[in-house]
Amino acid sequence: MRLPNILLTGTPGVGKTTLGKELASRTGLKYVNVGDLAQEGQLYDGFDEEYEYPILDEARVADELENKMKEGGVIVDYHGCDFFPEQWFHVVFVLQTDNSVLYTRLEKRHYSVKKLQHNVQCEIFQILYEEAMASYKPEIVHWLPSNVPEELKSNLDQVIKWIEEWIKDNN
Ligand code: DAT
Repeated sequence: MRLPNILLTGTPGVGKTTLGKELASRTGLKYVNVGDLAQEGQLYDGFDEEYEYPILDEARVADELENKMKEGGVIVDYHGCDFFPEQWFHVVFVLQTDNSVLYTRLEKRHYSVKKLQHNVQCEIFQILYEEAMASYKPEIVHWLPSNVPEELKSNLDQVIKWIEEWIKDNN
């Protein structure tokens, strides 16, 4: 059976991991957290001192994922999307969270003030949405509000419905 590949993207803290893991457990699709994958394989290419994060070796990450993506049925979670081959994904969901809600969530991660403000600004300027729209066909890019538990529930319903439709249309 053919299964779709799904990209969940958005600023850190918007809820990609929460949605991705729940989707995987409800649909049986595989969940890949690119941050974790990079950490496990040490797929890094330096460290950004200003915002305190390791810089991804994007080519090695893409190589590592290639075979899995060819098989299909993968949910990928990452706060970036312009370095994945465009043809990998059948749909892209960009999660979005209001600034004040995001600020509180990131405070709990004990980010430095500089890093915290940088991430909230990313969200205000919709950097990830712009990146997704520039990297994929706009018609496959959808945004999902992700502030409160009710929205998590409706996002789950919406994505599961999308997956079911895709499977029906492609098998
Ligand atoms: P990300 O993977 O995008 O960094 P996450 O899944 O770790 O984000 O979520 C960050 C925090 O926000 C975590 O404590 C769970 C919470 N959260 C996620 N989605 C939510 C929602 N729709 N409503 C309320 N809280 C949510």
